[in-house]
Amino acid sequence: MSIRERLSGNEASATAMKQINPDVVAAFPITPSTEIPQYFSTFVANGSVDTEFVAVESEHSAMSACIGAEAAGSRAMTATSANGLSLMWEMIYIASSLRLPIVMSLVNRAVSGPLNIHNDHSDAMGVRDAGWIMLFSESNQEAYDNLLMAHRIAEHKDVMLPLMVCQDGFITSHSIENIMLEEDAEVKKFVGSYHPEHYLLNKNEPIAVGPLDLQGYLFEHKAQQADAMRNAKQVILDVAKDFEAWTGRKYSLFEEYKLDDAELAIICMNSTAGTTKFVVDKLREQGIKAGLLKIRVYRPFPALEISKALSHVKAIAVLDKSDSLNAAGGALFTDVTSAMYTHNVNVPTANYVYGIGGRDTKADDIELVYKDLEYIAKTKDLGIPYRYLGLRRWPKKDRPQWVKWPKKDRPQWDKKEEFIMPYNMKEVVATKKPHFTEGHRMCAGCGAPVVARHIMRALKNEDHAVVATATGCMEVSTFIYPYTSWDNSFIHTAFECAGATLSGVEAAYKSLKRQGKLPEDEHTKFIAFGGDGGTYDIGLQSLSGAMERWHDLTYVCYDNGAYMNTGIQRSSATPRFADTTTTPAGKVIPGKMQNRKDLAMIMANHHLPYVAQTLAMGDFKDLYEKAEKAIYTKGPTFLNVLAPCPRGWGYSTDELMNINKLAAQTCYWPLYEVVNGVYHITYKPPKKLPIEEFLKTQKRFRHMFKEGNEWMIEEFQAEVDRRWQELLDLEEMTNKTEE
Ligand SMILES: Cc1ncc(C[n+]2csc(CCOP(=O)(O)OP(=O)(O)O)c2C)c(N)n1
Ligand code: SF4
Ligand SMILES: [Mg+2]
Repeated sequence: MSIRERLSGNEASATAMKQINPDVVAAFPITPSTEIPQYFSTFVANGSVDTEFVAVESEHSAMSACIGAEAAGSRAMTATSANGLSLMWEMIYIASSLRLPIVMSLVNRAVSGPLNIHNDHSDAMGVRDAGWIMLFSESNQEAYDNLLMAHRIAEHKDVMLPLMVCQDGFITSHSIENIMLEEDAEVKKFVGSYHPEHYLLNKNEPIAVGPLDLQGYLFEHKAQQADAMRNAKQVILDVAKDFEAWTGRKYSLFEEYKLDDAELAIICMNSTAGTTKFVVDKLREQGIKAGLLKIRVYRPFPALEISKALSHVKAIAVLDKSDSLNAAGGALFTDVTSAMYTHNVNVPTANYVYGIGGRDTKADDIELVYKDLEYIAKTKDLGIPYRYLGLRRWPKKDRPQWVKWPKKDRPQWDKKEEFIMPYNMKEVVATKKPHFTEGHRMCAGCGAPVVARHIMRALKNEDHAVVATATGCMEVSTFIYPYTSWDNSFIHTAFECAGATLSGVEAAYKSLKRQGKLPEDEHTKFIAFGGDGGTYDIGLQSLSGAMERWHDLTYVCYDNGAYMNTGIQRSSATPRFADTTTTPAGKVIPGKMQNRKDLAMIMANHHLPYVAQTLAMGDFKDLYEKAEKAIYTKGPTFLNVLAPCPRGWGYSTDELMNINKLAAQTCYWPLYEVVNGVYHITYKPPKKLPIEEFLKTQKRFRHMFKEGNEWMIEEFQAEVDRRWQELLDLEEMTNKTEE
């Protein structure tokens, strides 16, 4: 029997995943799909699923791990959005070419850039020809139902293709709606178990996966993928029939809403169909014959069926929530019109690109489209078919200013002032520009702005800097169009590539300087800021490459020990046992189970001229002086800076400095520098405090103090001691070698 519930789209998808109980889930957080792996982590932590959850360090790895798991013979699932899908792109094609029926929940969001977290369909449209079956969902119910049907379709022997279930970011993913859930046992029965014919873990029949496939075969293999996609159409219909018999809910390739006698038709996907139905009803009351064709199955594209369903109407509008930026129209429009052309259906069809970057599309907007269609039907005058709905066009003189400090407001300082290594920090604060202005939107009590400001103060007054950031709290809170908190030049591209982006800027500087295209007496410094996620995890390759190529830049990691911007998911910098939203302290698993990565050591092993670990403590001298050395040491330098986060760590905002101090005094966060391979510990606590002193200040460790969990504190302490001793040894050893 169905169970009536109220769930958001993400909860509904996570619930479907729980009921499907896949063998492996590999995912990486990204708004607005993040909640799916978060909810799922709770199921894992509490033992409600048998799944092995792999909290990977990037989406490329999420899809790679799903490919590995599925090829091994297990059922693998993931969830992502926008830039996450973009980063998966290479693996998306590989998954389908290997004929692996992975199932993904795609919560649609605009692909950068510029950065935006809201809904449009540019992510899905970007992979429309990658060989994945694509199902779209108007509501939370449809997102849930589509997932329940997904494995049956993808794993069918005539199909064997990956499948993505799309829904609109925030609009359905975060809206709570009534939903009918099916019982766990019934879902299990309907989905069935997975028995692949060939798989890596079958030792009786070893197989080879992923060959070099040259001119002799690749064409045929691609044609086989296309055949499988064609086969999927019937399988989708058959599974839908079974689903209807079980739940009473009916699905097809698309839904026709009051279309059979319609004269004016809109075609769209996902949640806009709901708004359109409302408008259709309203217009019908006025005697206007409006109708809707809502695409459910976008790949395989039901070209013939759509053409037939539209052959009787007088005018059509295709709504594209993604722009193809001057192709013949948006992706859905070109699919629909070429399908109609091929099948001899000649109806005037206009394209409306709408809702880009989450721009709200209201019933009034949809009504306008039907009004246009009325005119087109009457006059046969299509006008310019490629149009925009809800777009503001500014007259040139009123266009907003490009983000640039107007010259007159640019901070002034004495250009002649000599930089002296300061020992009175108050003077530094009073006289040196922070370059990181007030008005940023980071939370009160956040460690990151303090860090950024003091690092930027280390820049000589006469020097200019180009600052780069990885996506993360610092970036999204300091550069929200049309405002910026940075008074130097600034660049942000994406989450995973601050190191590579800044190395490009530095390479250009070198080149232009060499050619005499930049003034000889002006100096530019290059400083990147990345959170621990953007540095330890997804951006590690980019950072490592920039350092190894010896770009003259400073990379600062502000380490708050989790992906804070997307809602406190674990990173490889998260300390052991910490409670995060992807490592919740549950009944079975008590928080994050692995120790944190030691990135400062990893960077030291790149044999850089300067690497340091620091934090904002006391008069911030340690932080300031290390920043000054890092910025003014020639070559690649790296700073690892602790930056506590009240939201993620669970402390009151006035505790920030105390927590920093305790991190150093307990040796949880040792302060040291490595200069050309020689280690110097810059702060040795007179009395090393027990780790409890640090742990008890933060809610993320609260469960460690419960009776019976003493072992956690002991093991935590042992790891801190081990690392501290290793550092003491390194200091002794490298200084001896020096002598
Ligand atoms: C390729 C890609 N995947 C995921 C995201 C979503 N995302 C943006 S910021 C972020 C976490 C940032 O964490 P961290 O680097 O530690 O910085 P913090 O927010 O903690 O300051 C994530 C997961 C993205 N923008 N791009
Ligand atoms: S969530 Fe944490 S890291 Fe992000 S701005 Fe707020 S306090 Fe800082
Ligand atoms: Mg972080």
